[in-house]
Amino acid sequence: MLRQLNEHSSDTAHRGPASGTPARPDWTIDQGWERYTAEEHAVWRTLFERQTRLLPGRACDAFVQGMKDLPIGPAQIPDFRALSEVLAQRTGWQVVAVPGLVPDEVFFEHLANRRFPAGHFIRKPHELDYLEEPDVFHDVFGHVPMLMNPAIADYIQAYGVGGLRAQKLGVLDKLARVYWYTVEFGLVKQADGLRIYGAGIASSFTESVFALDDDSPNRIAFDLQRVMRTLYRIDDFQESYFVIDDLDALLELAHIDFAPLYEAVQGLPEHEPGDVLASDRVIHRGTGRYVSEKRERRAGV
Ligand code: HBI
Ligand code: FE
Repeated sequence: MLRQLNEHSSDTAHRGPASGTPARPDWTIDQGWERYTAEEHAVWRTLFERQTRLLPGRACDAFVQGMKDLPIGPAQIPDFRALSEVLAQRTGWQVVAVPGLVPDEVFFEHLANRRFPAGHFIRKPHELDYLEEPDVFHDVFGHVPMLMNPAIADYIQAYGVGGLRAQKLGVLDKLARVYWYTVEFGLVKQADGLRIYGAGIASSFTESVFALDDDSPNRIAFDLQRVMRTLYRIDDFQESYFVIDDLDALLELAHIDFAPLYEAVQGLPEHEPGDVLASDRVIHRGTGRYVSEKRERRAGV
């Protein structure tokens, strides 16, 4: 009886990333919007409010505009059905719910069909800055506003198509770096200065300051082959951010055939996350202070 009760009650809240086999082959689940608890909506509000204060003058115009045009606000975790309705009209995208990270080919298949898989669960109140798998705040606050922009809408779809191809060619690591340094951690030049368009930055309280204002990281003009060869950090701030001239650069990327580029970089050495190359167009040469201080602390100096 107690067991039954427990199972029932854990089903009414949204558990974190589930393990095991998915109910549907495409890994989608119902968002279960009606089942979000007041506590879960409150976590959303906390995250939403502190991030919204930070983003004026930091997020790019397209992000701000997308956010304004979408049914996203502080009061509640957004309902994916309402988001999809607006998105579908603007760029033909939808938001579908998944329990967390899904296998690469499942992820690509969704993107190739203009479905954005978003985690349905939200982080716990004691882990506001900690994220093991993409939750609803990262996916919806970070990614969905940019999907209102036609250039990034086409680019992310092209990434899905290209991902399926790259898997077959055995070069997925190279394509994943391009995604990482654009869709997740990209910066864009605007007339009024550098701005954030990457969702990993836009949804992070600490990194949205670090990426733009800190003197530690490098800020380097985006170059496709260069980025294909650049390793990245998944567990800490980036040591280098790559800057595109405008969002239409992504539209160009969406139409490039990557196959010859994979061949061109095949066998060439990889670059460390913090490397600055002689061939780089450097916008800001990072001091590397953040990483070196961290290393010293770890060594107990
Ligand atoms: N699944 N839900 C989700 N979100 C992602 O961003 C994601 C994923 N599965 C695989 C994946 N990303 C990446 O490893 C690929 O882009 C390579
Ligand atoms: Fe993401």
